[in-house]
Amino acid sequence: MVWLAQLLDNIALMLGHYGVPEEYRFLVALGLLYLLVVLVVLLFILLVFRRRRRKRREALKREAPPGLEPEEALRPPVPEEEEETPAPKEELRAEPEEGKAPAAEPPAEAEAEVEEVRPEEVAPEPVAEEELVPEEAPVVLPEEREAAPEVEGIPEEPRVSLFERMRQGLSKTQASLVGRIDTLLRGRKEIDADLIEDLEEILITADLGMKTTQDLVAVLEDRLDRNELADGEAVRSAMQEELTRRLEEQACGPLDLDAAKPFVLMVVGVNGVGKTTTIGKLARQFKNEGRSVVLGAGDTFRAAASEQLAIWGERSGVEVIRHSEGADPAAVAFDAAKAAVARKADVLILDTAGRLHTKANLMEELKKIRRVLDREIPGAPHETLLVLDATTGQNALNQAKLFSEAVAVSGIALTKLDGTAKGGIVVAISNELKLPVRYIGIGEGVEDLRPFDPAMFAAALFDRD
Ligand SMILES: Nc1nc2c(ncn2[C@@H]2O[C@H](COP(=O)(O)OP(=O)(O)O)[C@@H](O)[C@H]2O)c(=O)[nH]1
Ligand SMILES: [Mg+2]
Repeated sequence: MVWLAQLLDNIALMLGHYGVPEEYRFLVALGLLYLLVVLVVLLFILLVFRRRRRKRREALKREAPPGLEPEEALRPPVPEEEEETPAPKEELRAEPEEGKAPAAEPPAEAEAEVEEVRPEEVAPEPVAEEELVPEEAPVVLPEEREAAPEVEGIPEEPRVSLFERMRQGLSKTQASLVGRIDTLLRGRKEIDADLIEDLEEILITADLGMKTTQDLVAVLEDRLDRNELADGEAVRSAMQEELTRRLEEQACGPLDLDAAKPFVLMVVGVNGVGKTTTIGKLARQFKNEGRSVVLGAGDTFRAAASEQLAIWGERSGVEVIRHSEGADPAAVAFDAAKAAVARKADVLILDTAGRLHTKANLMEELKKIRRVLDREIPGAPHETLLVLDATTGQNALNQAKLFSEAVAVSGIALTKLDGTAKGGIVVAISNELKLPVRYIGIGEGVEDLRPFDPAMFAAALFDRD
């Protein structure tokens, strides 16, 4: 109490200096002190409120990623989210807040900053995200925004990740083909015949095959003669252009599953190339598109093969027609075709064996299956998809020739591109076999089996980050 009286005295004394009459000094001093106390209390309340709000936001942010109730969970933070992104800034500044009154100002500044910066950074985000991944947008949003301060191209994030996945899947081929081309071109002032010769070697090593390599070299030499290859950059883009063109020549887009009902897809290929896995992934994708699917476990040569298919079927909620080990695969094809018709299925996918005692046996068996399918569903199989393993390089070409002679292969699924530097085989298949690459496998995940897009494929190899 003594210090309060002293404080009042001091204030009164100060007021005296400003010419306040003596009889009013005490009253004015009391009034000023009262105002000061009110101000301190208000500041304290403000600080407590801000801290609680920040805690609540952090809790919401932690809950948001599972995205169980995106609308509910994200709604409250939306206006706050705009302040939330620079959370690091805010947090850094918020600490000293507890100390003294002046610290109360920086957060206000931070808010002002946020309000200035956020609208530009945030506004385009939802639009682009909704376009690309409409369902996931609300879930992704908080994470995206956390990353916002340093990344400029956020609107492209979902697209980039799809493309980026492709790039990652093709990284070994990228290094062995484009990486080496870049090293060769680096620092070269002049493009000459020697350089084209070095290029030839790179193309062969990356498994583009002799014929395709010679084709490409001839085109490059031609362009060099016409002075169209002034520098390394011109060589690089000529390569990308020529590879894309060759891939596009054979490309024929995704399967037209509406062309028949049931659309029958027969999958052939040697053991271990990824037939069953590819069928499992396709079944899941077709199912996700809303189509009804029936699978036929035509690889009766090994019990494990039909079990593997059954597991895929179970996971995707797709019916699998199986017989016991050693049963006649044509009988499986017959039953599967009957089941697909009876269930009014949209798609029937038939797995087949990849190894028999002799090649001739295998090919005869495949022909027999085709006949049975055609008898049960006229026109079937509508697609005979040959699965090739990219890691086998040129050997894949031989397999393709062998199968094409026996069954009318209509498309290729090239698997395991993620595990090989020999991805150039895609170009060889298109260019030499004149068969369309329908799908490529760039990993073990369901979505890693992709419809083949030549331009995207070439871009994934040639794009610089
Ligand atoms: N990394 C990778 N592995 C794959 C791909 N496709 C298939 N596989 C793997 O290849 C192996 C053999 O596949 P499988 O479907 O049993 O071959 P099948 O004998 O032709 O039926 C399995 O371990 C698959 O997971 C792919 O695109 N990338
Ligand atoms: Mg199999």
